[in-house]
Amino acid sequence: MSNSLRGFELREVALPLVRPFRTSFGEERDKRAILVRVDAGDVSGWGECAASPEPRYSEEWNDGVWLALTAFLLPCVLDGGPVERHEDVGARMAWVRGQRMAKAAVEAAVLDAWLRMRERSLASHVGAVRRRVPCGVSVGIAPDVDAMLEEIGGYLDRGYRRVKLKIEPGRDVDVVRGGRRALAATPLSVDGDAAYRLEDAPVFEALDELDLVMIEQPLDHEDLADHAVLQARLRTPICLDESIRSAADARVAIEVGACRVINIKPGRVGGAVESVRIHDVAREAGIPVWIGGMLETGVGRAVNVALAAMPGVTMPGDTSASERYFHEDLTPPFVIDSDGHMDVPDGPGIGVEPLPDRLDACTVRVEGVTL
Ligand code: OSB
Ligand code: MG
Repeated sequence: MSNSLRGFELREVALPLVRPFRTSFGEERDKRAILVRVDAGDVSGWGECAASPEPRYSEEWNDGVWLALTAFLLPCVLDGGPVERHEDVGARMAWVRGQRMAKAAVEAAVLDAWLRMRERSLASHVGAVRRRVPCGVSVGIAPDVDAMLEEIGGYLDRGYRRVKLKIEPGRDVDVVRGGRRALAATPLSVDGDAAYRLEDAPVFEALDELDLVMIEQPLDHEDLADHAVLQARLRTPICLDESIRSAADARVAIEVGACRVINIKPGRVGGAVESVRIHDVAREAGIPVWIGGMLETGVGRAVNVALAAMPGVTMPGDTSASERYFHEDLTPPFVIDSDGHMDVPDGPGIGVEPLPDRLDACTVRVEGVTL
């Protein structure tokens, strides 16, 4: 057994989505993601980057990630020699400011390899307390209310335990009212994707009457102060997504009252290790967390589902089944049971690997990085 890193391979993959995913910041028809493979000793590890082709959700985007990885992150990780402690990876990349999605993909790949060498699952590594997790589903902005209701109906038949509707200015209160009626007892939330301003408070006061489990990221990602003002006016908990990039951000947001729930996405915060820190900060403060998603393939989904098994994750996440996104995933598909739960992978590392033929069929570019 050896912890020495032999090299990395980057791949960009393209997978058609079963339906376009539209939010206030744009529409995706294909999932395009960068995968990182590390070869270490006699195992390989895989990580998926959460970035998209354009820097709309955050500052990062695929071509920028590719460059950050090849120019800075991968060379300095390789340069550091054998990985004795998995924390070494984060430490080697710490001098690079930001680039959290890129770093998260490297950390995931190295952690996967490191855990495979030790025959340990990521779930047990992050302190998982459950073998299956309840799943929610995030519904993109539909062309019209009938299309939305039809889509939601399909998810209810599948057993999803919470539905999240994307909203945007001008397409919110009425649509959500329609969704609320259709859902009956299933918990409902909305996600504003940072598209509103405090002047739009009347929209949220109207939504406050609709018995939502939370309102996700209504205001600008930089604006914790206004989130605190809005939260004070609402009974419905505000959940922050884009605004929380680190455990330090989570502490401030909780202290100023900017949110009562946090959506943790490992890509957004720089990896699984920082995700655990945010989980711990929130748990200490009595703030529920759940695991979000970025339409990941099975490689990234495996990390999300492992994190969803942590004890402080007390709400269903956006960890939906592979078929909700793709006709065919890169890995064997993640499925949900009739009661809306998904099994947490318990094999070594992230517990899944891309299927070689499927991976080759989806790959649009490849680059190797060695010392
Ligand atoms: O705001 O949570 C979000 C997808 C892309 C960018 C931002 C978000 C989302 C989702 C999808 O809501 C969640 C999923 O992976 O199913
Ligand atoms: Mg969101």
